Amino acid sequence: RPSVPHPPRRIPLLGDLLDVDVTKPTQNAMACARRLGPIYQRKIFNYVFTFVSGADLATELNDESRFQKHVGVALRNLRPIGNDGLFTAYNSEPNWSKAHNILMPAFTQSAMRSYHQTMLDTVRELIVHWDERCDSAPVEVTPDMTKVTLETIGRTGFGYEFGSFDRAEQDPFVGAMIRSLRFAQKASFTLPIPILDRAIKRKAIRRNQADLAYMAHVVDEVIRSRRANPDEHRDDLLGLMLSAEDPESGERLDDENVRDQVITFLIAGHETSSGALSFALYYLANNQEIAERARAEIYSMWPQGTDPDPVFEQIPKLRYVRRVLDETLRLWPTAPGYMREAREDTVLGGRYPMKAGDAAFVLLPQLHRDPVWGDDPDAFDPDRFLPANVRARPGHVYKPFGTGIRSCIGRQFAIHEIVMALALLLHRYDLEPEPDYELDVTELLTLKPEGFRLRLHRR
Ligand code: MNH
Repeated sequence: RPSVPHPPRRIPLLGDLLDVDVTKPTQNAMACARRLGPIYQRKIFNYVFTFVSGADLATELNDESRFQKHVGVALRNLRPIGNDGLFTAYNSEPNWSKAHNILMPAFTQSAMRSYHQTMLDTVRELIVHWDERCDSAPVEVTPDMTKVTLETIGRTGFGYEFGSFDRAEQDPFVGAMIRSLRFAQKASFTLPIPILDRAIKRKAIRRNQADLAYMAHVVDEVIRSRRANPDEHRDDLLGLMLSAEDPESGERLDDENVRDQVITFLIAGHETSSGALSFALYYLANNQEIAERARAEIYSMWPQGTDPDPVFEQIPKLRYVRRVLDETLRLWPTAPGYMREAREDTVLGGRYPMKAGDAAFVLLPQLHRDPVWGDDPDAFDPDRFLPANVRARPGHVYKPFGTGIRSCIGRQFAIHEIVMALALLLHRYDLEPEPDYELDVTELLTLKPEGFRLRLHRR
């Protein structure tokens, strides 16, 4: 059997470590895929990672009868933050199906309808903030998008306001969260001698414990204030978690798990959406004719010069804006991949044997540039998502929200929030990029544009 390709200069003990870029692991893995092809392996100390980015192999990995979600090193390192919360739970953990069953009703179409007004109010707070900066200082796009999405998940999910727009600096929860994510990301690169590793990281470990404690403290406050006013938002995420029973087991979530879920949702519910909004604004600002096509659609719903008052049903009708989002998540899927493990011994692609439990990482930004996407896969073109073009492609080459039963529970939530925000911003502002800015993608488990600023002008 052919062996899986790997980088040519593999050295004893360290393996391929010298090829790795700890600060930009995804972009580094993409460069590696361009050299080594649709499947390759990297070895670091004793860990062997398999990266898959070819359409056929990824399609196989997405087959739920042969493969399932794998909680690999990256997610295991997040366990101190999320424990057995939905995102980091092992498939076999009872709290996964319990929480999944209890929370699904919070992500139905009718639930989205109930979040609409809050999402709208939050975007309007951004607009107040951006109006003040029109024709003057540029805005820092990514931090502002983080304010919108964190505020949105806090308010809709938990009836909790971070007050992101009331202060200039970042919310301390975001600070603690970012440091703890960075700590988790770095934890993937451990020295093979545990005592040495711990000694070097002593200060960071202590800082991390303080950050985790602070996040738990914020969440306990969220839960406490809800318990004091239980009737306020009965059907939001927190309301369901505190009162609903899992129809399968008849059980409720215990207090510790509720806390883990709240932290999970505060992070998973805003990081990726913030990046997606920021990348979309980057592409819109740098492709004026695409922005104009989007505006034509938006102005046909809310004429230029009027103040839009979107109702729920209008948002899914913004088909072109939605295609802008789809295309943005093709080029920069802000959750850059997911892991799959074999359920039984199997052979991938008819050539690569995998034992039960063996895993591979689906490298999304590269899968999203597979030859099935045509000969200019780096070009930003929302028309790739015209229905006829979607039908002409194989079914498993676009997976920004993951796959199968463990795919993203917040997909519709994110789409509604992002499409509405983009529509209101395009309606109101001309987006002027700084002339010398080149897209710089930073990685902290998720992807975001770094240092991206816009000058705004009222239309
Ligand atoms: Mn989300 C799982 C991408 C927005 C809550 N999300 C996933 C996975 C991907 C993903 C990929 C699967 C990971 C895996 O297989 O290991 N999520 C996104 C993207 C966006 C996004 C690209 C926005 C854009 N996610 C959201 C929002 C929420 C959310 C918004 C909450 C409101 N996501 C989750 C949760 C899971 C998840 C919870 C874990 C689901 C499970 O395993 O049951």
